This record gives sequence, C-alpha cells and structure tokens, in this order.
Amino acid sequence: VQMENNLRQAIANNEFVIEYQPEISCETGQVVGLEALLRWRHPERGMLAPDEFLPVAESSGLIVPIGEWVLQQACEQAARWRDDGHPVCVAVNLSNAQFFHNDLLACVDRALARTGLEARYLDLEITENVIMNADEVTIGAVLALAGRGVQLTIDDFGTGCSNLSFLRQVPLSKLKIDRTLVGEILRDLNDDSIVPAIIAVARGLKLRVIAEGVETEEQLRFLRQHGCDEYQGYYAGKASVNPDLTSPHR
Ligand code: G
Ligand code: G
Ligand code: MN
Ligand code: NA
Repeated sequence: VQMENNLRQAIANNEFVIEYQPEISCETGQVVGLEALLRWRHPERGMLAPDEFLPVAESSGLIVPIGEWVLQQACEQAARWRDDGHPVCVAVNLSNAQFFHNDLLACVDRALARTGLEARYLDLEITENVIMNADEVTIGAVLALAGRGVQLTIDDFGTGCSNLSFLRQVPLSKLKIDRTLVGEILRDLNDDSIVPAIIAVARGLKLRVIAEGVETEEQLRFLRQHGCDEYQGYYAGKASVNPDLTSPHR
C-alpha cells in the first residue's frame, strides 16, 4: 500500500527515469534502435529496477498512466534524435495490463501527435504470453496498432510457448530472442540448435530478428553466422540516460 501511494506520486514528482539501450545492426555495426528501460529514482531507496515496482504498478492499474508517460517521453526523445540527424527507432515495452486496457491505441496516437514522431520510429514490444493467449480481441488490438504504422516486436521470444499461428495473422516487424537462450550459445557444444531454429522461423515469416543479452564476441560471431539481423546487450553497451548513437560497434 505504501509502495502504491508512492508510485502514485512518482510521476508528479518526476521520479521516473528512462535509460536507453542500443540495438545494433549485425551488418553495419550502427545503432538502429534504442530500447527504453524504465527506472524509478526512489527518494529513500535509490534507483529501482522495473522488477521492484512493475508488479505493483500492474496489479494497481498504475501501469496505465506510467506507461503513457514512458510512451510520451520515448517518442519525444526519438523526435529529438531524428532532429539531430539520427533517425532511430525507439522500442517501448508494453505490459499485459496496458495491452488489455482499452485506451492503448488512443495513448499511442496521443504520444505520436504531441511529439510529431512518425509512427515507423516507434517500436512496441509485446511479450510472448500476450501472444500465447491471443484471442480475436487481442488480434484486433494488435492489428489496430499495426494499422497506425508502428513497428511491433515480440519480446522474450523462445521462453514461452508461442502461438505460431498468431505470428502469421498479424503484421509483426521483429522477434527478440530472449537473453536466456542467447546466454546458452556455445555452452553446450552438443546442442546449439535453438537460436538458429528461431532465426529460421523469423526468416520464414519474413520478420527481422534481434538477439538480446549479447555479452561476448563469440556469441555475436555465432549470431552473425546464423543470419541474425540485430543484437543488443552489454557487449555493445548498457542502458544509459544519454546513449551514444554515433560510435560504430562490431
Ligand atoms: O531494465 P531491466 O533490464 O531491468 O528491465 C527488466 C524488465 O522490465 C524488462 O523485461 C522490461 O521488459 C521491463 N520493462 C522495462 N521498462 C519497462 C516499461 O517502461 N514498461 C513495461 N511495461 N516494462 C518495462
Ligand atoms: O526483456 P527485457 O525487456 O526485460 O530486457 C531488458 C533487460 O535486460 C534489462 O533489465 C537490462 O538491464 C537487461 N540486460 C540488457 N543487456 C543485458 C546483457 O547483456 N546481459 C544481461 N544479463 N542482462 C541484460
Ligand atoms: Mn524488452
Ligand atoms: Na526481453
């Protein structure tokens, strides 16, 4: 209850901070996108990661106004980057509660209209379990978002049990391979088939594929050899409030 009251005040008190983690093209080494990752600069407890407050934000419904704030900030930042000559996509995570709230489409429209950001520079990350349980209402909501011209990415792909037929029914842009699978690359020399299999699924569906949690040169080499399009992770850089968009990566 204390946490919930504090969360209520946090937007008004300007206590939320967004850090941006670069997404890198495997082909060019350039930053092609940035994932917005929310932090809470708590007055007593210091900087909190999302797993320390998102569960309460979701169960209390506060994720809706917080999520709108994130969308607005991320679109503003992407518009600034574009104006500075760096047209990159900004990726915003959507939790299930936001997804099923009927205001989501209006929220996205408001953020784009207020900031003047073109829809193609906004990438919405949807978790695999939204997809797993997708019914007609969900598919309708995803189709409406796609109709606005935003990019849609399935986050944490490969951890749940994706509804593969859903992947064909909606115009997605990208699959993001979960970092637990990336972390297993080259660990078990007898079985490195999962990540290449996911890349093949993405290829078959004509989706781009990004690997998250890339920490080593060997993981990156493996991903490149198997045709992964983009990567993200400590190897390229941690999330930061002021990321460098210009230095090329490997
Ligand atoms: O930043 P970190 O890697 O600790 O993030 C942990 C999780 O919190 C990630 O899985 C991410 O999807 C989620 N997350 C981060 N920022 C946001 C946000 O703005 N909204 C929602 N719904 N989830 C977020
Ligand atoms: O899936 P989600 O949207 O939660 O992913 C973002 C999370 O992953 C953030 O909490 C971020 O801090 C974390 N993260 C980003 N890069 C790496 C990495 O290379 N290794 C590990 N272990 N975690 C990472
Ligand atoms: Mn994510
Ligand atoms: Na993820």
